[in-house]
Amino acid sequence: MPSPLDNVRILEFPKVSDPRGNLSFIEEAVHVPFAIKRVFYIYDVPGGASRGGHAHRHNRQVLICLSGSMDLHLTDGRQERVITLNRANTGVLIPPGVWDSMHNFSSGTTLLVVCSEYYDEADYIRDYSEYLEYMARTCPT
Ligand code: T46
Repeated sequence: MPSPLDNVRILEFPKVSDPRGNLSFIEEAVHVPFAIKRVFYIYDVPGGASRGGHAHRHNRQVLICLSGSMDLHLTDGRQERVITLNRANTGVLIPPGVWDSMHNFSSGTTLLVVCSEYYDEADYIRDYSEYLEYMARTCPT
């Protein structure tokens, strides 16, 4: 059975450059493959802090590092993928069922996250053992 990790995508957003700087934009169902219900952002991350450490049951999301840099660790419980995010016109599409965590935030990093669902704590799997059981049930080898 295909893993949700296979459906992780790097997305490139339009970039309009002129002598005043750059402008990028994201239109729902055009530049991200879903209707946008929620946007949140992470900033002022203290040195050495990590975030994430969970998977979603339904929510799809795109992570965009607007400034600074961070390492995104993704796993399906079997294989791991690490993606460094450091460009404001590049995003990573994370499908449901992928366990993600974020590390090595540089000072001044701002991470924008565009989501397909409203916030719902019941959509999260935050316990790694529970995640492995969930994957064994929903995505057996
Ligand atoms: C993810 C990574 C990239 C809300 O009330 N509304 C929201 O929309 C969000 C995202 C969070 N919250 C509350 C829930 C917690 O009490 O904010 C608190 C911190 O959330 P959390 O510990 O989940 O934050 P991160 O940075 O570990 O994870 C977040 C997202 O929750 C998650 O979907 O993939 O960023």
